[in-house]
Amino acid sequence: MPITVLFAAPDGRWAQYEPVLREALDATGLDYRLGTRFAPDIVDYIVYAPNGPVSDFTPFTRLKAVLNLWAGVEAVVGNETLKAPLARMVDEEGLTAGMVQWVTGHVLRHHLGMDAHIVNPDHVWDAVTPPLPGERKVTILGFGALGQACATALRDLGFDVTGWSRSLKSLPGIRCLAGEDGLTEALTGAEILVLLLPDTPATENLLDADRIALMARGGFVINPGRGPLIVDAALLAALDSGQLAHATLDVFRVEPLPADDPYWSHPKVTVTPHIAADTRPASASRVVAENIARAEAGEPLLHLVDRSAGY
Ligand code: NDP
Ligand code: OXD
Repeated sequence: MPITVLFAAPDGRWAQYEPVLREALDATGLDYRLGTRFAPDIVDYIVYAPNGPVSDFTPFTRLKAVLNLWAGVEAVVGNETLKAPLARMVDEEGLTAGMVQWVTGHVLRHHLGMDAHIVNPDHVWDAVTPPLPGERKVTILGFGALGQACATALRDLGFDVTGWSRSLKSLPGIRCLAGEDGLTEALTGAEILVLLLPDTPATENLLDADRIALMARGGFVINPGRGPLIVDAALLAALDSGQLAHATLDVFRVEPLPADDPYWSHPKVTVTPHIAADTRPASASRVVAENIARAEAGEPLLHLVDRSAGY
């Protein structure tokens, strides 16, 4: 009897995913049916995007697991109709590689002061040498799959990197901190702050005025994590007062960012439209297929979400 895999993501995605998902599932040797429509009571696995067609899992009576195509799970983790295990996307080859590029690029932009040379209408010949990376304190809040990968790349470029998480980590050449005291230490004197935390009740509004005040004056905030991590009014006030020099924001409380949002027009804010790290169909399909094969073999799922912690 074949297993049934339902692909439940927004319409345009099926054409991108079908060939690569079939290729990845074929490689597992499993006997399977894959499609976008099945009677719910025959579905074994759902390859899932929270902005797709499924929000009520009740009719999926024999569901073995939901494989989320996104790294972030805030839109599904609290869904009480979902009783089956939930795995999220961790894909070193695709999503993680994209995030490392995006974060490194924006850190280097601010570290090197590139803007002053890219837009220089008065042709200022200002020979200010940027500091060496070892003289630049970069702090990453959220030291999981993405935070650690970004930290490693920045460390390898020579930056003075600190990573903060809920449970203490250990990574060579990186100052690792955890807990409330660790957060204060991680923020104190930080010049470039990267947010790679998930959106949970415990992380909402984490970057408030008091915590921004701990950073070095003239610092930079880079947020590819989630919009609710930041108290927006506090961030704007810190930009206006000069406590922060710039914020580069990829994620927002409301997406797309409304046309009248002050972030769009603020001279010290760069808005990118949630593109820091998209899920890449081919490599993500291999992650999904591997997880289905593991479940069928009775092995624990990879990248399992802790529903009580919310990520
Ligand atoms: P992980 O689950 O691997 O890492 C999350 C990290 O945050 C962990 O280190 C975890 O600590 C830490 N954390 C969670 N809650 C707390 C807390 N209350 N206090 C301190 N630390 C906490 O997730 P990923 O690295 O894969 O992804 C991180 C986030 O990036 C996603 O949730 C998503 O919101 C965002 N994202 C954004 C994308 C974009 O394009 N903009 C693309 C992909 C992801 P611990 O290690 O102890 O568990
Ligand atoms: C994700 C995202 O969570 O794209 O994967 O933000």
